[in-house]
Amino acid sequence: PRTIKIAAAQMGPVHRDSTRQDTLSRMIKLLQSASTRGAQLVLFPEAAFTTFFPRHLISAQEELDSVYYSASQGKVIAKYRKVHLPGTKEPFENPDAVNQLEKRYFEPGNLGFKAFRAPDLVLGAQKKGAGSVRPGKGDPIMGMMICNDRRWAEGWRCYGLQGVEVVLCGYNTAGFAPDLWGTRKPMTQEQAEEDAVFHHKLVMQGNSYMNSCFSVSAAKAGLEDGKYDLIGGSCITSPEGHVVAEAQTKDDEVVFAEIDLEDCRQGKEKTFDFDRHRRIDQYSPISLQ
Ligand code: CDT
Repeated sequence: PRTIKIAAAQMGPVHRDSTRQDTLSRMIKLLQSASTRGAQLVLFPEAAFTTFFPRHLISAQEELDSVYYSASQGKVIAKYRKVHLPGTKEPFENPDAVNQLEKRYFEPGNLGFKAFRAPDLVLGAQKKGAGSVRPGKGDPIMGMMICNDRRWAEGWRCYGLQGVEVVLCGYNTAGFAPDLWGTRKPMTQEQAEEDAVFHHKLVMQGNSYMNSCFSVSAAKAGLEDGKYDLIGGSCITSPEGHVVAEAQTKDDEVVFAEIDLEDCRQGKEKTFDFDRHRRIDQYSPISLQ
């Protein structure tokens, strides 16, 4: 077996006026509690250090600058930038709408979906050279996504083609944002949130299955800024598409699992053996390889 212990550190709300110190203390507590259970890798949500600020039209440069956080200790082994930016550049006309101004504050990520090997997690893993991303006895092959990226099959397949074994995705997903996602039939807030959680799990489970990999997703959840609801649903899914662990609350919570990366082999070597079964000649609108 190639066993690793992994965790999603789901976070309850972080408010616009929460202090960085408070938020960091919560994160450290989550990290410690995951570590007590033996977690070797802990995933935090998108925008973990702040409220989900793209819902606000912020013009004060000082506040905009304050959302940045850069790691100053330790070693960065891989970097990822969110590729798919949802929402709009300008606020919706409806003054009650929940905005998602990511196209205002960010440029789309330009680093692609580059899988990487996470060192020193698997006991006795053979060291493979950089750039060698064949699954097997080596260090785990991982890929990162941020929130909206998880809804796009293309990113998952880019990772799948590199033999990914674990996809990590932090997210902030509104429980109710009809102006953002459109409404063909009226839904209560409760139904809309149920649907949003359903779609979240659907993409994590479906894409894990189709790319024969585990996935870990970590939400920022609950009512932020006293008004804006974010879904929970942080989970760990298996290469067969099953949820193996999931959050029970919409607050700070560690979702933990011990997984065997060898479980990825069944799909990679049988149903989804890409070399044998993919028909790239038929995929020309989306594929160059
Ligand atoms: N943060 C983020 O990317 N949220 C988006 C909202 C899109 S609305 C369907 C998400 O995909 O969850």
